[in-house]
Amino acid sequence: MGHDRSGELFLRAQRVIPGGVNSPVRAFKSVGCDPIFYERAKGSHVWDVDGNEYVDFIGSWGPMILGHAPDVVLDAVRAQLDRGTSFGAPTEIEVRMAEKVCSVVPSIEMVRMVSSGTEATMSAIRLARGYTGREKFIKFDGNYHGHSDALLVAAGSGLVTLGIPSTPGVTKGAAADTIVLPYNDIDAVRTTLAREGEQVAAIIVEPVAGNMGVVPPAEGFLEGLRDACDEYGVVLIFDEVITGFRVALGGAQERYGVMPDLTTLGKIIGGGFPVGAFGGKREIMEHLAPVGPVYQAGTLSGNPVAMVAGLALIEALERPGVYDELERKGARLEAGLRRAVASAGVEAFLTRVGSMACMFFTADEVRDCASASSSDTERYARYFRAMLDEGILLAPSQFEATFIGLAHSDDDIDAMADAAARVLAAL
Ligand code: KE4
Repeated sequence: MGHDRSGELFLRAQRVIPGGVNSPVRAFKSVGCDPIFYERAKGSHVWDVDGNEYVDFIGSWGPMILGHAPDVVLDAVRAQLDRGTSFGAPTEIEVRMAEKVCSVVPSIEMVRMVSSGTEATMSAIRLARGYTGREKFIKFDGNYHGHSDALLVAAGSGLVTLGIPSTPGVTKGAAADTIVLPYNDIDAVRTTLAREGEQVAAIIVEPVAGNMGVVPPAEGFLEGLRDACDEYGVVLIFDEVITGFRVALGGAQERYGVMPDLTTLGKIIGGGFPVGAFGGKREIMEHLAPVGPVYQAGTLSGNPVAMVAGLALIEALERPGVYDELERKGARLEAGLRRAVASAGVEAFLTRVGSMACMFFTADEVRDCASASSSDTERYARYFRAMLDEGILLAPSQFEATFIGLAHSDDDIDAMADAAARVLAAL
């Protein structure tokens, strides 16, 4: 597989874009090779600019749950384009999208559209602070909630991938009210709230962690957060940017039956276009301008092209049997990878929740960022490069997720498992 054209483009890109990429994890820095530049994608496959074809398990980091460029989305977007692409004014399609989100996400009574997951989580924290009048909030080590200053503390995703413990430019003041606790440690939460609960506005959590690899919530963790927040009057925020419409149509809150006060959404909700959203209890949401005093705004929020794309995708996910099929595909991949690990005799810890999965190169059980970080990232890098040569495109980081979509055929899934068996045996 030649990568000459990708190499040329990468050199050009680095002259005019920092690191040659518009988001750090795309640079393949932690997996020891230059990034491939995509030419096109359809369904479960992508083609790079050198004509190499891959089965894609990145899925644009989550949005491509139907596969790339699904016809239902393309048709909806084509129909909208001639009517206009952005108005900065209210439209019916925004109402339909909001009604849909409120109907499928159990705890959401009202929702505000934004243009990224970062905007969604940043706004949700501000709203929780405005609603409670409190300033501190709790996040968890290894959870990534986008790159707003107060949340960019002990974050996962690209920070743990690149070993950036804290980011220059985030001032002490900006991070002063951020309390970081170990994921899945409900005792640490209760101890902290007992000490300073009346100063804590919110707890924000990835209900299934997807940015330190995939780490499911420990038994009772989410329920414990709900109880603790009730006891201390703290706003519970589920960051469902990854898990929303992924682990169930109604997200992790539907799958685990724990209701947050606010939910942030992204990725899938945009159908491949830039969309984020935050929503929840009417009593809280009505503190937002122009009804209430908490300001939040966005030029392209709710733009009609992104709305028709996202709505078309969500409606496709409402069809009967979709999540049973995603579970079947996820289980098939997990079984194949477990066979590959066993036959190769390598140490690995596998996790999966529905159609998001991860293989950690460690013998330890992974339940938080510290245990995830015990993984052999050098070995993962070799695995990634060898799988790329086999035509399998995985997340270019041990600390991201493998995403399975409806477009992945059994052949695609078996091809990944078979390639893994060969590659792991030779690692
Ligand atoms: P965006 O601002 O990237 O749309 O969303 C931020 C965000 C918020 N919350 C969660 C749980 C997230 O996973 C993300 C973004 N995820 C990363 C990868 N895990 C996006 C990929 C990237 O940074 O390029």
